[in-house]
Amino acid sequence: MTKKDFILSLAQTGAVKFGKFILKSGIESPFYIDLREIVSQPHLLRAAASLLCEKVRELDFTCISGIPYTALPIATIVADQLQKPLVFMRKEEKIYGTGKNIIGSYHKGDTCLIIDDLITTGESKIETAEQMEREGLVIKDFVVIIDRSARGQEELAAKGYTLHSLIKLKDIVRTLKTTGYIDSDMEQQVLDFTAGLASARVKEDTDQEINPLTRKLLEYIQEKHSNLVLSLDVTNSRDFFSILDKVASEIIMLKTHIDILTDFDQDFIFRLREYSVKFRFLLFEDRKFADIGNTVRMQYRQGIYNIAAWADFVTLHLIPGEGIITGLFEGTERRSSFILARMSSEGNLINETYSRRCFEIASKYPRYISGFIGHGTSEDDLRRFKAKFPPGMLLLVPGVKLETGKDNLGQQYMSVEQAIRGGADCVIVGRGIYGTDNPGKTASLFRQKAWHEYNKREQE
Ligand code: S5P
Repeated sequence: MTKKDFILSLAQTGAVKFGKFILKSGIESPFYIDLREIVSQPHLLRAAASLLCEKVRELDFTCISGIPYTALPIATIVADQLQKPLVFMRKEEKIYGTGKNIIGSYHKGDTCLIIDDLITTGESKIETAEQMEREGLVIKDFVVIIDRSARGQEELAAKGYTLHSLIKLKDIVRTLKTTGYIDSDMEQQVLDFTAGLASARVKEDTDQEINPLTRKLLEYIQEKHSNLVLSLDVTNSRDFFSILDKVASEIIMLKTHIDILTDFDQDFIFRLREYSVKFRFLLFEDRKFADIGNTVRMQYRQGIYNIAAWADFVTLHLIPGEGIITGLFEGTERRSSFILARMSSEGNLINETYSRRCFEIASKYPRYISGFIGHGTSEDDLRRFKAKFPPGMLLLVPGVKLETGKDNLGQQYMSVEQAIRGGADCVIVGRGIYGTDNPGKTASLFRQKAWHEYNKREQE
């Protein structure tokens, strides 16, 4: 099948449509492309594979991969026609951090060609390439059936990858216009729309409800020139306040695990509050609630710790579903939380789907949620994670030290620079400060390094 016939068939089967379509982003588009349909049309599937084979024959690769789902059957046919091994990444089960995520066999250092049906932005392709590189493959080239992106090729090139495409959006409109399938008005609308997207910047949502505690935290950051959250995980109040004395002026928030104290009493909370008012920092109880609404409500508002009475922020897991949010916060005043959307510990079970669901749910409760706890395998990985946040949400990164590394119980550390460059609004540091000989001086060093990077980032 020729490229022209292939384009016409795409329009005839409805894989490419023209009219008015509301995209996921809320924007109205004059066209819509969905190539999923071709997997059920043997002649189109074969045509796509043959055209791809011609395109990639001269490239240098030892194995082939298709990004699930649509590109996977296509890549299978290409691999068969070219007699190359097929490997592919698990879809949606990509366990962040570690794990064997590739199905099929290969040798470390093999070059893999990645096939996908579409490219909209370069971002998800880069993410896939980096994940495969972490598993030992070398990625040089991508090939897609349709390039509808404004800048995908450049974005990939900036990271050292080459994008090849069978068809560009303008080829589609030109072919369909010359064959009378669409008129010149529609052709122009599509071209204008893509040109507009290329230059458009994401519009700030000004009507957005701003969480008062988020605002307070941002004020403290500016006032104290600090992005530092101290995680003061010591087990007696004498050590606790002796360290706090030395670091209180450096931090904008103090994170506690109140239940590890061996000598907790109400006086402890009284003193804690005094410090927080005097030194202007917020109180953050890292309780990691993870039960049904009715139970977390009691854990939060009752019991000897009575967390709701003093903690500005708490942490929670969304494993139980949305009920945990209303259970905790309905009826409370000026309380907020951070959701664990990723963890720093090695081999944790959080995957991309889970993180994405956290973002979706959190976007419905801006009154009760200030942002997410997250971590990354690199600065770029963290940046891409943060790019998916709903507007106005902050990123706090634990597992931070002056240098990268690990402890012997699976904790993984990013450096303070990596965390802030990757988008952290605050870094959470525990042993990196309280475990040193001079916590005051170390806290000051962390604060200065983080603040320096934060300013550089915000000015870019
Ligand atoms: O993924 C996470 C989430 C959290 S809140 N990884 C973490 O380490 N934390 C917390 O941050 C953890 O419970 C501890 O209190 C702190 C990190 O301590 P550090 O001594 O390793 O810096």
